[in-house]
Amino acid sequence: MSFELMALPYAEDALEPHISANTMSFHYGKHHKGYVDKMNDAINGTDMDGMSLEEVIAKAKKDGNQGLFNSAAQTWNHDFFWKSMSPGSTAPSGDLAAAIDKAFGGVEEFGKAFKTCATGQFGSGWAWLVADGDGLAVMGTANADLPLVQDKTALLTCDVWEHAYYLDYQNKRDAFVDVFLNNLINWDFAQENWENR
Ligand code: MN3
Repeated sequence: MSFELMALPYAEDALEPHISANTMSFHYGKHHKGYVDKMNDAINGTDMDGMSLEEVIAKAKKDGNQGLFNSAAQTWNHDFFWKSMSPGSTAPSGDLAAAIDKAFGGVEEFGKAFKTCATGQFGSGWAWLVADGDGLAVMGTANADLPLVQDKTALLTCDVWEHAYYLDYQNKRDAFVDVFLNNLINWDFAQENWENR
């Protein structure tokens, strides 16, 4: 049994003009698909066949199987990234908005902390809003690494690998992060993750 590439929650051109259909077609159709294919090649016919994605990630981590960890974690990270965005981005509400006020002093201050994290991540990686105990935190991870293996619950993520923004923003990661923060965040998804933590 193989993992399937997750269906995008919206059309490839749905996030235009912020993320082009061209970027989506490479990022989703080539990069994300490539991770899924590589993971399937590594687990088919092994005792990991039939495990959940989270179980594969945990086992690869425990076994020190860096190649499999990378492709499985990148599969999870991209699934989560697509869901972290929406063509109908709104504002945080309810108890997540209250938690953001408490942790950061407001959504604008959260944005500043998230942007500092995302632009400060050296090389490839991810910026996250996570539930950490009863509160919220912003954290960065390098390469394929993810909060799941650090006992933190992810609420939102932004992919800061160059392939996420290079076609649309060239080297201007800060411009891409601004667009993510101001135009793309799916706060309903974050709220759901906050409630289910
Ligand atoms: Mn990516």
